[in-house]
Amino acid sequence: MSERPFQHPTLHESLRSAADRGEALGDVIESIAQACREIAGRVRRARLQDILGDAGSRNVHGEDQQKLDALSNELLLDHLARCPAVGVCASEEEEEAVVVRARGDGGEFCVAYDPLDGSSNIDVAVNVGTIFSVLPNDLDPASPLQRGERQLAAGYVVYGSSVLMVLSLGDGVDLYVLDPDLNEFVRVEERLRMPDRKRVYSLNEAYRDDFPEGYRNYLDYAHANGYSSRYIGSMVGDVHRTLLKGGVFLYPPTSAAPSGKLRLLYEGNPMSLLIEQAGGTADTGSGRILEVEPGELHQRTPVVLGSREEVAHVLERL
Ligand code: AHM
Ligand code: MG
Repeated sequence: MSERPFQHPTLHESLRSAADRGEALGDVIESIAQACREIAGRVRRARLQDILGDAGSRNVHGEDQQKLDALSNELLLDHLARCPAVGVCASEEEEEAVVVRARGDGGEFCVAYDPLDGSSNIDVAVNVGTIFSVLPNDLDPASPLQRGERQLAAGYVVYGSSVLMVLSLGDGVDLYVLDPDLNEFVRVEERLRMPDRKRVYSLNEAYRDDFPEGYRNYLDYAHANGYSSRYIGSMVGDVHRTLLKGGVFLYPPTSAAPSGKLRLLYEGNPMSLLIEQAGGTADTGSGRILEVEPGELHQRTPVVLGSREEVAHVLERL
């Protein structure tokens, strides 16, 4: 057992010291963290426990579900449903939002999540992650269809060479690492600030000919100006690198997917809150992602997010 360095408070301790933002919100984050610890264990052992590969089913988007997608979804729903402050759960893997508790019974929050983002990368041991967004449950009827600027908290967990959680309660962004000896997330950095510039773009360039002209012009600009390209194909990994090192991450519209691929409620919005809270910009190409009024649960949005100056170079060409 390692001794916990004094300067690294656990997630529990740091949530309690931020209790002015509500103890119940802290309980929701701790439920998510518990589910993510279990998901991390399953991801690590997937090959050994024969839980790699297709589940033989398709999700609401018509995509092949991986066994780990289904398992991660169950773990999150299970933990969140047992948290007394959770009212509504909305998952990438579920067609409809699930009401687990009425507001009158204490269900103060809606939680939207992508249980295992980038799951097509699991078989090759590339980073995958969980993305989550917490909203007030104050609409009648109860609904997570709210603008991202109403989020009370957002974060993601990366299952990579180490397991990390990046979390915002709406006032700054903190970085936690899962200490494998303690099996606890401990805070290793507070109030992350992302660089304002970095000559790196991150997008699937194979779709270039299908992007609107402005994006193609941006790529010409980047090529002419000594940019590097970095693309994992796992949003959590690509956004995490962008947050720490700077650059711009894009998933533009294509002719086949006119709103891009990424989903607003559990991919675009939580990542946008984190990026903005770290001093960056997150845009659809025609406005702030956090101001989009959602019309449906699995709505997609184009995404341009990252360092302030790098995003500006994209937007000025659209
Ligand atoms: P998923 O939620 O089904 O895993 O899909 C989302 C993933 C993102 O992690 C990633 O940014 C994107 O799909 C990659 O898409 P593409 O293969 O079209 O580049
Ligand atoms: Mg996803």
